[in-house]
Amino acid sequence: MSNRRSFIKGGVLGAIGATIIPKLISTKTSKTNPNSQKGFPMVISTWEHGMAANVAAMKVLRNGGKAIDAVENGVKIPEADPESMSVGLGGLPDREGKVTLDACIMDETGNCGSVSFLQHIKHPISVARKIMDETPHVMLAGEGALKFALEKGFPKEDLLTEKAEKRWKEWLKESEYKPIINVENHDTIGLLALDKNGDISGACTTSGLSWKMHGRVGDSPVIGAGMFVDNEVGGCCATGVGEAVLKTLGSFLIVELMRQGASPQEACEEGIARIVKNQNYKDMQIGYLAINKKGEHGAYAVHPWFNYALHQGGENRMIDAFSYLT
Ligand code: SD4
Repeated sequence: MSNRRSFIKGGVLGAIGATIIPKLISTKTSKTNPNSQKGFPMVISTWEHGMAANVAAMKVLRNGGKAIDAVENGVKIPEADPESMSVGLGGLPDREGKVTLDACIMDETGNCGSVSFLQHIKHPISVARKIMDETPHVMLAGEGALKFALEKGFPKEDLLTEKAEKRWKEWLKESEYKPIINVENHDTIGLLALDKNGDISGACTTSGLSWKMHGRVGDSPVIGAGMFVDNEVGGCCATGVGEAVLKTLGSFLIVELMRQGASPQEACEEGIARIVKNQNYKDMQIGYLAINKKGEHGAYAVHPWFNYALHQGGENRMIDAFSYLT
């Protein structure tokens, strides 16, 4: 069938006579990404603010640190930057003028932590890390997440900057909710790191879609949707309209496809294909980044304009992702 591609694994699987043939629906699948190299340590992250985040993450890795510490330190940079208007401090608010944050983090052992609908805390990623390290749970939400953060000594802050408040007041005039292709609405940071031991971790943090309903939670704090890591295989993170990612559990899907033999690029393209198949993709942007154990990466989006920062082989640079629509 022309719209199906198969990956037939040799090696151990061949020896035991098993054949894995996932039924892929992507018709555009490219085997590899031309910008992909091998090697680690490496860091990859979404959008322009990924450049500074990568530098902070790579600093940890160069000092021999672990991927989990690198990803947390990396994404804290845009969280603290009021100019990053979709993450942490300065994030655009919901339609009631409240800044509500979602974040998740996952390490090489499969441990993970997450916060959703958290207000007043600038570094939700560090709250997620504490949930991972110090509680028996994976996710805390809303009031409970805030209570936990305050108990752990995180300062309570007003995250709505003057600039974000002005944008919200302008939006209120029409109050039209259209989470469409709008670069400013799509700058969640998802960051994946591979440390010197070849271990992978990931982090994802966002203020979510601007002008969302109060209480809305997107894909970013949901392990397997906004981000997923399996240290045997690789990692993936997502940006864009979270509802589309949630409906397809995109990051988990992409890592599982890599487990079955797909390259990071093939897997990202298939992740987008699953969205395009059933959803009104013309009105929304979604982008995926994925890495495997060798440090190879893939990147794919529905629309053009998704870009990402790759820090590998001594160089940190921005790359434009390929996309389903051109
Ligand atoms: C969300 N996925 O809340 C996030 C938004 C996003 O870049 O990625 N912005 O749906």
